[in-house]
Amino acid sequence: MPVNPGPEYVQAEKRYLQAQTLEERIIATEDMIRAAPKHKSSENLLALLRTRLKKFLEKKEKNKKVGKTTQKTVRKEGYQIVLLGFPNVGKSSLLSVLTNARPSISPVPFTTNQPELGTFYYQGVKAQVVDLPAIGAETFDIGIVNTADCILIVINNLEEIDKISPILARSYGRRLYAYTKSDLLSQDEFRRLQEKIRSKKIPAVLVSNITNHGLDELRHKILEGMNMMRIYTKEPGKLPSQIPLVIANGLTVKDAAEKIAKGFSLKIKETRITGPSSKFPNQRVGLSHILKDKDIVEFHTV
Ligand SMILES: Nc1nc2c(ncn2[C@@H]2O[C@H](COP(=O)(O)OP(=O)(O)OP(=O)(O)O)[C@@H](O)[C@H]2O)c(=O)[nH]1
Ligand SMILES: [Mg+2]
Repeated sequence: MPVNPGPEYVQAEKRYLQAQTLEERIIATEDMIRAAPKHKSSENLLALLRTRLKKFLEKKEKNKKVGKTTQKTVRKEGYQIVLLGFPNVGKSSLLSVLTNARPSISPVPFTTNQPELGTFYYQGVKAQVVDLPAIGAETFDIGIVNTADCILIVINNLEEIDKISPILARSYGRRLYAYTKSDLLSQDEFRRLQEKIRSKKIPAVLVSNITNHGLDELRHKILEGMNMMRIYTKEPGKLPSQIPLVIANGLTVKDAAEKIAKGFSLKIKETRITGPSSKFPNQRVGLSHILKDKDIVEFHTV
C-alpha cells in the first residue's frame, strides 16, 4: 500500500479494482503510476505497478497474436463457494486447509493465475470451493463471483471490506469474511478486532491457516449459510445411515422420500421420527411433516 496516496491515486485504484477488461486494467494502472506519490517510501509500489503494467502490455500483444484470451472454465458442481480477495492474503492457503486441494502457496503476490478447485466436506455436507486469482490479476474473472452461492472474502484487514464491496455489485451469493493470518496479531489486537467484528455485526471469522485457529467456526458458518439439513434415514430394526441425505431447509417427509427415489413416497405406509422435529422419540408423522436438521427418519413401506 502506498504511503499517503492522494485522491487521484485512490480513484485510479478504485477503477483498477473494478476493471473488467485487460484494456481497462492497463489504463487504470497507467493512471495509478501517474498518480502514485513519488518519494523514497513509494519506490516499491511504483516498481510493482510498472511490472504489472509491463505484464498487461505483454499479455495484450499475445492476445493480439492468438486472437483471444485463454481462461480455464469452472464447471459449477452443487453448492459453490468462491474465495475472493487481494493478492497474498491467504486464499490458496485457506483452500488447502478447507479442502483436499493442494494449490501453490507463496509469499509472491499473484501466485494463483487460474481458478483452483477443491471439495469442502463437513459433517456430511459437500460443497465446491474455487480459489480465484487475486483481484487485480490479469486472469481475474468476476463472472464466477456473480454466480457463486457463497462468496468467502479473504482479508488481512477490515479496510479491505469497503474496497471489495463495489466489485460485488452484481453478485447474489451469501457473503462471509475470513480474516486470515490472525496468528500474526498480538493478543490485544486479536481481542480488539474480535470485539469490533461483534459490535459491527460483520459476518467475519478470525482464522489462521498456520495454527488452524477459527477454522471450525468458519466451517460451521459456511454450513449454516448453506441452509441445508442432514436427514439420517433408518430401516426398521437397524442403525441410522452414516451418510445423511442433504436437502434444503424446510422440506417435508414427502420431499425427503422423493429425494431417495422418485415415487418412493407412494410406498410409505408409516414414518417415524426421532430428533429435533419430533416431540418424542419414534413419533409417528404424516408425509407433510416438516423435517429439521439431524432428524432420524424411519420409513415403513408397503
Ligand atoms: N502467518 C500466516 N501466514 C499465512 C496465513 N495464510 C497464508 N499465509 C502466508 O501468506 C502467503 C500468501 O499465501 P497464499 O495462500 O499463497 O495467498 P493467496 O491469497 O492465495 O495469494 P495470491 O494467489 O497471490 O493472490 C504465504 O507465504 C502463506 O504461507 C496465515 O493464516 N498465517
Ligand atoms: Mg493464491
